[in-house]
Order: sequence, then C-alpha cells, then structure tokens
Amino acid sequence: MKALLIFVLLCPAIVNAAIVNESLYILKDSIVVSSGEKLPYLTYNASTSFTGTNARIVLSPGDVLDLWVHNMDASEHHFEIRGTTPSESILSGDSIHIIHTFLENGIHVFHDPLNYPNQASLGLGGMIVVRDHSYPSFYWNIKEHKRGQNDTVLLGGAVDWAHYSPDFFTINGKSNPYINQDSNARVTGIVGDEIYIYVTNTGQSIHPLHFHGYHVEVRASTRNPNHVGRMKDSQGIYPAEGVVLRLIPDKEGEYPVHDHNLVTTTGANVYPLGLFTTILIAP
Ligand SMILES: [Cu+2]
Repeated sequence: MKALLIFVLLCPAIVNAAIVNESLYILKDSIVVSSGEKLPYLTYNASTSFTGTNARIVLSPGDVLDLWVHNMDASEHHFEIRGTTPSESILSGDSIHIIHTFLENGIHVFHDPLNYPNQASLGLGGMIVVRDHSYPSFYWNIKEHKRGQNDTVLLGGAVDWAHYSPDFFTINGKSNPYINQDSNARVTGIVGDEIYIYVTNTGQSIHPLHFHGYHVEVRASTRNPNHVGRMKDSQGIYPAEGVVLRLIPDKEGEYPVHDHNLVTTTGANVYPLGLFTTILIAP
C-alpha cells in the first residue's frame, strides 16, 4: 500500500490522485414501479439506509479505491468489478475489502455475478466512473425487470431467461416521469457545453438508446472499444457494458431520449412510463 501511494504521488500525470475510502452495503427492500406494485429489490447502497438507486463511485485517474462491501442481506452474495477484480463471495453479515488503483479515465460495472444473471437481476449492479475533468456529467444506470421474477429468484425458483419479457424499465431505479426529477440523470445544459453521460446496462436486455435532436460521441465502451470516436444518434448498450458518451449541444430545446426497443418506453404496457427522459438545453 505504501509503495502504491509513493508511485501515485510521484507520477506527474496523476498528481491529483488520492486514496478514496468507500463502503457499499448490500441491502434488500423494495421499489414501487409504475403500476404501483412493490418489486422486491436489492442494491449496493452507500449507507445502511436503503434507496432504489445503486451507489455510484466517482474517481480521478490514479486514485486508489479502498472499498469495503458489507452484505447486510440474509443470503450469500458475490461482488466483482467486471474485468478488474475477481468475483468474491460475501456471506450474510460478512464483508470483503478491495484495494485497486484506477489509472485510466473510463467506466466500470460492478455487480453480483452469483448464479448470473439471477442475483444481478434483483438490482445488484452499479458503476465506477474515472474522470479527469469537471465538465457537467450525468449518470444512467439502466435496468429492466419482469413482473414476479424477483420473487421467484428470492424464493430460489427457476427463471426462464430464454423467454424473458420484462415489464419495467428504469434509469437509476426510476421510470418516466421520475427520471427527469433525478438531477444526476436528467441532462441539462446550455448550447456549446461539453457534457458527459456515463451509462451502464446492469440489466439483462440490450438497450439501444435513441437521442432525438442531437448526436453523441462514443468516448469509451467496455464491450466495443472500436466504437470510440463514432458520432451516433442511437447506441446499443449491452448487458454488463459501460459506455461514456459526450454531447456538445448545437441548439436549444428539449429533446427526448428513449430506448428504441419501444416496449421499454412502457411500464406494465402503459406508455410512456418506462425508459424515457428528455435533454433540456438553454440558449
Ligand atoms: Cu427515438
């Protein structure tokens, strides 16, 4: 650890690097979906109080993440930062400790890979963002859920993933119109701003996002690095993928962003209570 810190302090490219202490608590409760039903739900929260939004960790390049993950649930869970740290078991009431240095700008997905995707489908998935800028930044953690399936997983029943047809679609645990009330999700800015949108798909379906009014530039993808540099008005985000998008709005207005798989703009078949938000740009 001391050698790591000396390395971090001596490297001129990462002068702002620090040791960042974070804790994640695996908590089980429920969220209320657009139909008014309660959906059993688990998240990685930053404290012992439950919210339906997974905690997000934001670092600078060179930062040493000193992370504790505490399992407050009655069941075993696993934890991994995909492609970065191995899957580790955390028994009920137990904790694990991870120390990892993040050298590059980008985005990482963390989730529960136990019996994948069953445990992750309960809600256990979030993002780590590494960025060396202070431009306006927004965060979309996308998931979808199938009615009754979370109960089945929690009861240890078999889930038929081959015939998966989810009913509820969320960003940061919220559906339209509540996404626009989340200041971390609702993109706002002014013409000419440099805006970053950090997106993870911690669900099980592919989510092709469609931007009306603007194009975005793909700045990073954990799955398709060959997409970097492309200007897109729609970008498919795959399960367990993280993508960084840059938007420089060329005009004022309020324009929709939605999932182009149109069923996802619904909640229990009611439009537009699903994965639907708007970008609001002032002159
Ligand atoms: Cu569209």
